[in-house]
Amino acid sequence: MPTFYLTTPIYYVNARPHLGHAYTTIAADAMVRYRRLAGDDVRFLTGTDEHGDNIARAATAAGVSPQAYADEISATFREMWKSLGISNDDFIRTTEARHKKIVREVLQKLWDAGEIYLGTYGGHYCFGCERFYTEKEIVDGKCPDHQRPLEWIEEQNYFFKMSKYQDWLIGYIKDRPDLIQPGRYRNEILGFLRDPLQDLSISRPRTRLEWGIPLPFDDKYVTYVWFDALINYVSALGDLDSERTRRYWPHVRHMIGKDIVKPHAIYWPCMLKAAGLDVFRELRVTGYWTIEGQKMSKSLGNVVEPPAYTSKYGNDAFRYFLLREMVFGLDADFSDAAFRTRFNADLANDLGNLVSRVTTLIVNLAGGKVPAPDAVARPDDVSGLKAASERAAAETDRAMADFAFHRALAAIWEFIGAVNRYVDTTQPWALAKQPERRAELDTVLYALGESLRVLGVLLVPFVPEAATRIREGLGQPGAPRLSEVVWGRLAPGTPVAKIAGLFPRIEEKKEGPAASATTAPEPSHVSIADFRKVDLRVAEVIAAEPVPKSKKLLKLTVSLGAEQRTIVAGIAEHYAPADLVGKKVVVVANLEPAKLMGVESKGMLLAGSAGPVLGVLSPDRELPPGAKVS
Ligand code: ME8
Repeated sequence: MPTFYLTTPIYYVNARPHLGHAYTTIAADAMVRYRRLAGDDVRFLTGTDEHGDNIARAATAAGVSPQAYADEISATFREMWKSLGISNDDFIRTTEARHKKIVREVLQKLWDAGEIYLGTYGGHYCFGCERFYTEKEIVDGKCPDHQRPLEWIEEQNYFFKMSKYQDWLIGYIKDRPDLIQPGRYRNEILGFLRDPLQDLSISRPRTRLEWGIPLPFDDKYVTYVWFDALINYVSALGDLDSERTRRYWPHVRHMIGKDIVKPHAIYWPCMLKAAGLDVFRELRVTGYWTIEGQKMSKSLGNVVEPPAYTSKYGNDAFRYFLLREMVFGLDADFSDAAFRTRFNADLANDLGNLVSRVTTLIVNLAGGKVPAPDAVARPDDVSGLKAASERAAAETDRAMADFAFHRALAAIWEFIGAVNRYVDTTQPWALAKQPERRAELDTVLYALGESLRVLGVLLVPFVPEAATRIREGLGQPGAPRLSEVVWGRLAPGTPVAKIAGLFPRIEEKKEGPAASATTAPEPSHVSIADFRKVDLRVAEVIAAEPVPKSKKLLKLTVSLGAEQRTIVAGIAEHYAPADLVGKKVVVVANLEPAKLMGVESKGMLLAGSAGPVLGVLSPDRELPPGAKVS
């Protein structure tokens, strides 16, 4: 039996669980559900990362102890995963005794082996990232992540001799093309390893930071948060020589977001090598979600928390959207409109309707029992469905080996499409009106029931609740198995119940911002002639900078083809200047010039907004600056 041990990042307890955390955890959950379905010996770990400056500071700000703070947010994560139906076998917290014990054991082992020494370090430190930045990584004197100035810190610290593993690590990665996937992250790491690798500072003086695991060989220091956190993957299994560690550790795979590739692909293998532990089997890196084209951030107020969707549309719908919409490894965009479109098209129409149609047909036309197929009636179209189901199963298997959830779902939906077309072409309700065609009808209904049974297994990793309802409606007890995806296993005579309302269609919003337009006074009409007086043009942003002393305004230099001009736009809270440069936008070109905070603006930039979200209008095809908009 193959063994499969999968981990998610352990999330910091300084923010509540959001879409990004949920995606990684859901994708990992879909993967382990698939491996369990295939019969593997599976272990699935998630948890929370609770030490370090950030958490200590957040706790102080909240007026509670770091432990109380961590307890509360960690519980929020645990409950969120429970409510989303995540099937983790364990949940590790870095403040647990079982974790601290292993961290201290690993540190002691490395210390005894001479892998750690005391040295002095001076560097540019970002308190947000809790790490030092190299000169090369610093952008305009600031942390590229937090856009905050870095602070120069000099202190005595313990160092792990990471530099000595550089050549080994390069060789290890080069020998294993699949170790870090997708390949571009592997290339990025190999690129980084072309420069000399520094030793890793693995301690923080307690004078600066109390909230960490004390070093076993010098309790004036606590362990650096990454050194502490990475060890969770092994500490959760128990003692280093425990039965469980021996069983699962050699098979460990990590799923992480693209923000934390470096600690996982560089520090972690070196730490493992030095500690005499196997290096992970693979590192699977996911892309990042943006929200309606923008970075998800507290300051923009656009952070999506799962209950906003799951409470209305169910866990399966949210899961399906995330897994289907993101090409694993690349970035993707989340929007309410895209969610609704996929929900209605794929879940309500394609899957929900099919399940309701087929079960209703079997209940109404065959007395609620799966009829026996007739060996000679309609052999061609039945073998067509059989082949379609086999294609879906085979492609799902290939896709899941690549962590390509979107491809697996596309393959399953091809099959759903084939079954829907089969209902349309065979018209069982018409066959039922012709008693002499009973054998044909039975054969068609059997094929439809069998198709649903197959779906009730193939869908388990992706929409587990719907899959359970399908199997229950088709009288399929017991744990589903991929080995049952063999055409013809459905026993004639199996009772079938109608399954309705699996994914009720989302009707167009009647409440919310759209409705306010109907209750607000109707704007008076504008004649076409009047509208034509407004000169709308495509413009290209050449330069963008903040307007001094203004929180909201950006000064844009735009090109209208023949001329350049300055436009002041109130979008500074929504766009970083660098994000706008090179962007095509739409402007009102003949607006009376106006002075805003001392800067003359010649024209107006068009943008749409809904609540806290604001988006600048952009043509969706290549149009030259100056092109007329009408
Ligand atoms: O980095 N899109 O924890 P963290 C997709 N504690 N995924 C996202 C995302 C987004 N917009 N935002 C966050 C840490 N994520 C460390 C990890 S592991 C030993 C220690 C996901 O709470 C993604 O998986 O900042 C990312 O890697 C993770 O959340 C970071 O979570």
